[in-house]
Amino acid sequence: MNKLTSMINKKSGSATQTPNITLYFLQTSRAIRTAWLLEELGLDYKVEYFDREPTMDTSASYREKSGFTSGRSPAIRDGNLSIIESAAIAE
Ligand SMILES: N[C@@H](CCC(=O)N[C@@H](CS)C(=O)NCC(=O)O)C(=O)O
Repeated sequence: MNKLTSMINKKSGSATQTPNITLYFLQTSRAIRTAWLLEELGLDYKVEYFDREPTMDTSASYREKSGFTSGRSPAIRDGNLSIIESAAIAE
């Protein structure tokens, strides 16, 4: 687990309660906007952190786990609902 994931997970609430929201945090992307929003709203969430490829492309792992084959970021999952785009997530 990297420092950012550890820092955000530490702030994300009780260890006994599993958050329903997952932020798929792509390195060097606007995912920080969504992390900021979730923090401001005080919502419980967990973070899965993904490095980019050396070419700066998104990894196959990010596309697979986020559920968005386009590789776009930010992406979250809330239960069965998966959303991309900062504005759509905020709404
Ligand atoms: N308007 C979108 C822009 C999102 C956007 O441009 N995301 C970039 C990363 S910051 C992206 O997904 N790039 C695809 C890639 O890097 O392969 C938003 O604010 O969510």
